Amino acid sequence: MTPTITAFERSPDRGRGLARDMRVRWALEEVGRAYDVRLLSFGAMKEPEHRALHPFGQIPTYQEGDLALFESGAIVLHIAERHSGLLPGDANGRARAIAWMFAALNSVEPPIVDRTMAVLLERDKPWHEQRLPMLEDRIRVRLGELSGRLGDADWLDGGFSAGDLLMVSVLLRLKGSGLLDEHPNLSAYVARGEARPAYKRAFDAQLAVFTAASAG
Ligand code: GTB
Repeated sequence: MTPTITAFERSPDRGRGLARDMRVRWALEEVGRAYDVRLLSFGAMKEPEHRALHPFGQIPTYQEGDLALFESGAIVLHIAERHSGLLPGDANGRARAIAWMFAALNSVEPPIVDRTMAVLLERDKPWHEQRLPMLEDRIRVRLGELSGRLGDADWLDGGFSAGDLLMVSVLLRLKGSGLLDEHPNLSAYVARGEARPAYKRAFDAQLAVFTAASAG
């Protein structure tokens, strides 16, 4: 059965791949699984029909037969567990790749989201200029640690895994901030992720939604 995911009808990022359906699309492309997309307006996301799928009224969701999932990390893990290609075959390697998935979402993404929210929503506050460097320093700490661990390896733990897929997705949110450029190995790591054919297919598919909406 072809799974159906949800995505923004008109993404605020103008299809630059920053909304969280992108990581789900990328995972599906990595494992070669076709999928359908149901597009939602901001209003429709808050309707009871969608909240039955997603308690917080957000995207992405994932439906496949009787299964309905929300939370991009849980969806990527589900895809990775049911197909080959995103988790190592040995139990310890698998557990470590899953640890990197949690690290991306729990340890690296939160300070990045805090900065994004500050830049988008708090620019006019009198304390914004003082708060921003503090938020950026928190990100710098994490990036320094991650950069040290990655070293000159291609991926975080052996071959490309769902841990890398989520870590690259999270780091991509820093594009344009200059913070990633402070660590050439992390910039190269992100570029390696973006160069994967599956990433490109996923990116093009979500960009096409925005392009079509703008033309219509
Ligand atoms: N923890 C959840 C997950 O990982 O799935 C978070 C889901 C989430 O934040 N969804 C956002 C959403 O539905 C879209 S991704 N927001 C609408 C709402 O809450 O009403 C966050 C996002 C949105 C827009 C951009 N952008 O335009 O650049 C980037 C990221």
